[in-house]
Amino acid sequence: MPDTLPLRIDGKDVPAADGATFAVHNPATGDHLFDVAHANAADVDAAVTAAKTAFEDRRWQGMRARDRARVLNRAAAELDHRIDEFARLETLQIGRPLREMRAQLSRLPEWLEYFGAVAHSAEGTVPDFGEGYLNVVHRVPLGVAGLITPWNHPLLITMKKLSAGLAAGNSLVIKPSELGPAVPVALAGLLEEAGVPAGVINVVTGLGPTTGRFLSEHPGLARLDITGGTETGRVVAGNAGRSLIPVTAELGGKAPVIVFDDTEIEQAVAGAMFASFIATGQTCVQGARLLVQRTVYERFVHRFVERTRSLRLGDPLAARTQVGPLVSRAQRDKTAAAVDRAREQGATVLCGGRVPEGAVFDRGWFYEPTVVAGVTPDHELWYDEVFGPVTVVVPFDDEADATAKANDCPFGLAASVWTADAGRALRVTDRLDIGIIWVNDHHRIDPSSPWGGTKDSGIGSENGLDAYRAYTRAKSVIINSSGRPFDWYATAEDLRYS
Ligand code: TXE
Repeated sequence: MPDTLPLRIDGKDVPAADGATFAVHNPATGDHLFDVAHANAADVDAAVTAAKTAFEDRRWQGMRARDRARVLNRAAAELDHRIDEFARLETLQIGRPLREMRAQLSRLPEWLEYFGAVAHSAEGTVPDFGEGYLNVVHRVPLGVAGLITPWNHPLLITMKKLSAGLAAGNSLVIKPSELGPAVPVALAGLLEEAGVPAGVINVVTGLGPTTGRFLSEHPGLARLDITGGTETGRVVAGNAGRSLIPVTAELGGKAPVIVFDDTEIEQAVAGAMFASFIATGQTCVQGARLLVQRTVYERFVHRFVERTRSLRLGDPLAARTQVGPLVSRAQRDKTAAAVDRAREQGATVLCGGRVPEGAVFDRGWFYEPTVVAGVTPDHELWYDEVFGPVTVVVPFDDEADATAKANDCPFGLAASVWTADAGRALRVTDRLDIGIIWVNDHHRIDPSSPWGGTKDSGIGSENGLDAYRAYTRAKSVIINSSGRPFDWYATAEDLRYS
């Protein structure tokens, strides 16, 4: 790891043109980890130009899909060897417990394998254009895609976007989060070693309002793919819209966890804890609203609070730690402010709701896992995304009440439904205006399974065939195979334009 992490432009490690850098700190200890090049407008322009040149000379899009797939499979095998190294680096930067980071990263080679297979098996279509014509519709890559990624899963989210975009033959400019840039930069090097030609993947590190903005405003892009907060998504989509650039945006969430009284309580509690507290609650699909049927509400809440109190906070590198710090002071303060505001508005904090005490917590951005009751639609905590280890518990009466409460939210990213009744599960999932719904589970993800939300949760989806298709466009070639002579102006009558 160099003292200053460079930009990656046209296959070379380079500093920012003006030499600017910013620092990355360990959120568990406050220690300075390393400095990172801060790309300015000229650097972003150089990256887009390199990507455009690589696209136009067809060094990657011109390869047969099976050969691109072979390169992605080689990269998957190499990534597999480096999981421990990357997991440790992610934990140092974002504070997520090492046991969680290892579990997450060990799945990532699957994305390269899946999208390689999709590219290899993708086919065009031949619509029925009519007698005397052959219409061949190819799916072709778009050009240069800009990827803007967040800190909460730095490598997973980069991988989701990168694997689809690369497999389809695009060139990329990646702007990773300023809080967790190291692994996306290392990934670009790994892919080049596996055979992705120089210039196809470029990485510009920097802050959102500078580097991120320059990228989202760049007219050389053919597509923008962002994961971040909803307000950032609106700004970035607006910038892209001015250049008529299509956008995929995976934004905020406030996932309901709906527990019916036919569920075994211990399993429902374990599922709700998994939903609410992994990644210290910093995931867009976090179980932030536990909707529990009134008949089992008291029992559920008692057990949920008891188990939440027993979670082990601490050093994220330690094997026994279950909950790490928040990623930054800003994120910790935002979490504390949301809980304080709920208290002021009359809600009851059942556990947590404070910064933990003790030497291990003194220098990091820790906050206790928190359960809040008595939250109503009049409270900000009902609607606002906290992005921290905070969840609310709310009773409901029946299926109609549960779905109404679940849908009463500006976000529509994810939900889970816990019930032993298959018919009920189907009725409830039908009525939820939500993009990803688990039944008797939460958080599960697969490269083949679409991932995206409704309403303020964004536009389009990652993963699966839809994501691959969104990195391509139709090119329609219409061939007149009739052999009939044709002269539009020679015939005065019986013109038929079809
Ligand atoms: O994310 P940002 P932040 C939510 C969550 C969190 C809030 C703020 O609620 O509390 O967003 O987090 C880049 N033009 N999520 O500030 O700002 C930025 O540099 C172009 C939900 O960390 O949205 C980073 O690379 N780019 C979420 C990326 O956008 C800009 C994940 C995301 O940063 C930009 C993260 C600009 N003007 C936060 N401003 C999820 N859905 O998982 C920022 N960026």
